[in-house]
Amino acid sequence: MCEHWQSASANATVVLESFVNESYAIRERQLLRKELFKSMDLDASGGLNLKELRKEMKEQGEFSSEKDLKKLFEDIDSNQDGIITFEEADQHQDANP
Ligand SMILES: [Ca+2]
Repeated sequence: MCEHWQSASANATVVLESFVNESYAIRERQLLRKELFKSMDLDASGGLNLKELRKEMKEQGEFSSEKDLKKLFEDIDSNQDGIITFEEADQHQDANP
């Protein structure tokens, strides 16, 4: 009985550890995304406009056409208000890892 308890406890520890690691990884990823978002938000308005997205794409060496850029922007800008918020960018990245 004692052995059984120990094994269950060891399993629980493994589960807990992977849960903690996963939460940590998610938090890390959120922080990195926030940093990236802030670095893209050139006028610090809290949202990205098409100009800011275009500049970031160019800096990353992604020479997409204006048409593709607009399409990408519209894909991310889920409420179509012309501004990409962090939440919109975050959701888009979750949907397109
Ligand atoms: Ca928006």
